[in-house]
Amino acid sequence: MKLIVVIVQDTDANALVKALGKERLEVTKLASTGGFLREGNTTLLIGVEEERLETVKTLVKETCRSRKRLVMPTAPVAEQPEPMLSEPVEVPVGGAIAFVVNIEETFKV
Ligand code: 2BA
Repeated sequence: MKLIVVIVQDTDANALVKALGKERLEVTKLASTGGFLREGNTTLLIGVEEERLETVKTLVKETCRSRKRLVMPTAPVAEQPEPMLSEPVEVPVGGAIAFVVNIEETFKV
């Protein structure tokens, strides 16, 4: 069995949860925060038998897409040559990042 931890943008989370549900895949949805942008995103925990791993990967690829965010550089003012002229920079976010972990044992009570 595998545990797939998927971090997605909030915008894509509901579509992915719905698609997983249609395939009768079980999922837990957690509210999370990206360490770089410090904005909300969604972490999904999906436990599956190994033969269903490809289905999950396909659904993630179908429902999550990359977007660009404009952020202000955060270098301390003293380190900026022209602090008043600093421009926002474009940062790509997502579609999704997934970590696939082997599960040694699972039980429900
Ligand atoms: P954030 O940490 O808020 O990162 C948002 C986006 O900012 C990242 O998109 C990446 O394009 C950029 N970014 C992150 N750290 C950076 C840095 N030190 N310098 C320049 N740009 C940086 P994604 O890579 O698609 O990541 C989206 C979200 O997925 C991340 O939100 C984070 O919550 C999670 N994530 C990504 N890689 C991870 C990892 N290796 N471990 C744990 N969580 C991860």
